[in-house]
Amino acid sequence: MSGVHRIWGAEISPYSIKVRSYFRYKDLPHEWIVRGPDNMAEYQKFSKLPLIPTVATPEGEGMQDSTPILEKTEARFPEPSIHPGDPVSAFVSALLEEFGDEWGNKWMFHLRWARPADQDSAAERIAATMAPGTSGDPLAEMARGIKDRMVNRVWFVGSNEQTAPQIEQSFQDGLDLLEAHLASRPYLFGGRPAFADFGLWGQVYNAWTDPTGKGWVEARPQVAAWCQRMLTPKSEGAFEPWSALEPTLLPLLAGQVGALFLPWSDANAKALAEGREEFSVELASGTWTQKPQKYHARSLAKLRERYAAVPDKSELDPVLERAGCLAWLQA
Ligand SMILES: N[C@@H](CCC(=O)N[C@@H](CS)C(=O)NCC(=O)O)C(=O)O
Repeated sequence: MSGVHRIWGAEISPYSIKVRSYFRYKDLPHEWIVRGPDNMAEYQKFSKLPLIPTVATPEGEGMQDSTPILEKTEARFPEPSIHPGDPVSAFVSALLEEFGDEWGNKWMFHLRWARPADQDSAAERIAATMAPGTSGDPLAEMARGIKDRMVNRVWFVGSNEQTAPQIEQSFQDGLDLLEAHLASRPYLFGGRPAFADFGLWGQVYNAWTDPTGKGWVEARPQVAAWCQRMLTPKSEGAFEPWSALEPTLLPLLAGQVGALFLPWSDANAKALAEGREEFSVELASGTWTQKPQKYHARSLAKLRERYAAVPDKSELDPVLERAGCLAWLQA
C-alpha cells in the first residue's frame, strides 16, 4: 500500500499503543496489525528483534523501538510538532518520555503481574492475540502457561518483595501528581500532546486496562480523562510556557524522576559496566536491589547525550537542579 505505514503491535503492549497514538495524532495513514500467527512472516521481515511494535514505512524500511520510531518519524513529518518550542519544556518532555518508558513500565508491569485478578486478565488477553479464534479449555490452558511464565519474569523490571511496595507507592504518588497537573490542561505541556505524553500514557493507559490499575487510575478523574483523550489525541491549543507548567510539573520531576528514576538508572548503568549480577541502591523510597537491566543503560546514555547537546543550558540547568536531576545528567 503506497503512503501507508504498517504498525505491528497489540493493545496490551504499552509501547505499541504509544506508537499508534502518535501516528493518529500526526494524521499519518497507517495500518494497525495485531501481531499474530497469520501475519508473523511479514512481521519478521521488518523485525530484527522479536518485539512489538515494529513499523514498516511505505518505502519498506523496518523500524523498532518506540522512542527512535517517534524520533525518526518526527524528523520526516515535523508538523504538528510534538516538541515544545521553549528549550526547558523540550528537554523536560524528552526526560519524561524516557521516564515513562523505563520507570512507568515498572509501575505497569509490576501491577499487571502482582495479583491473581490482573494476572488472569492479562494472560487471557495475551493468549487471545496469540491464538485468535481459540476459546474454552485450549485458551484457558494457554493463558495459564503465559501467566506462569510472566509471573516468574517480574524480577526482570526489578519487582521483588523488597521493591514491590516502593513501585506501588511510586505509582500512586505519580498518579496524584499527574492528577494535580492535568486539572488545568488537557495534555502534559498544555493544549497539545508532547513527546512526554506518548511515553507516559502508553504505560498508564495499559495499567488502566487491568483490574487493579483501572481502580487506581479511575480514582483520579483527570488522569482517567487524559487516558481516554490520548487514544486519539488532537490539538486543542498551544504548548504553555514553562513558567505556567512548573508549579505542578516540577513536583513530578523532583519526586519521581530526580528522587527515584535517575539514581536508579545511574546505579543500574554502573552495575552493568562493572559486570555485576545484582546491585543495590539507596533511593528516596528505600533500599532497592535487583539484577541490572541492559536496555536502560543505553537509554540513560542517550538521555545524557541529549542533555549535552542542549546549546544554551542557562534556563534549563536551574530547573533540573531544583528537581534533583542535574547531577545525574551531567555524570
Ligand atoms: N524499548 C522497546 C520495548 C518493546 C517491548 O518491550 N515490547 C514488548 C511488548 S510491550 C515485547 O515485544 N515483548 C515480547 C513479545 O511480546 O513478544 C520499545 O520502546 O519499543
